Amino acid sequence: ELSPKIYDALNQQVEMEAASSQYYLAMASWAEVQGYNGVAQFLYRHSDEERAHMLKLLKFINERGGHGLVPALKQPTVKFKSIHAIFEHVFSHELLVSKEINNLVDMCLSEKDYATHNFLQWYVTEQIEEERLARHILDKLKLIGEDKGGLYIFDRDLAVLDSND
Ligand code: OFO
Repeated sequence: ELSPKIYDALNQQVEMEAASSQYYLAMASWAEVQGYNGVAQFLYRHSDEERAHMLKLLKFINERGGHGLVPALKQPTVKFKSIHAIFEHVFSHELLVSKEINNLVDMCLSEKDYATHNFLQWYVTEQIEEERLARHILDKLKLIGEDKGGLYIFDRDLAVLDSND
């Protein structure tokens, strides 16, 4: 059984993951329109991953006797200054998500909900990976700076870069 507090917090996390999926989708669409097809592919894939994160939470809530609620979503930012701006945004967003996950884990301990605590370890691991990936991409972009050729190669590389790189 989920306590009302954990139940609400998990549904809030459903909303956060759904919003993340929308953010990435908006970034993907912008990148595609600008001609950065590799970056767009990467971001479309990431948007799908966020949806999977959302679904996993929703199903867990249902399995535990709650009701996973599909949230209403606000329109995310749809226009960006540059590819650099996009990935700065990605990095700070993932830091925020990690913070939320940590808060949830903390709440599970104080509520003595060890089943949810255990379930959330998957997200803890996932966030390590998400932060690492975003940092890795930002480092690359710092090296590239405003170099057009570098950005061209970066775009090409991102088409095949996945979460395990
Ligand atoms: Fe769901 O991990 Fe990114 O936001």
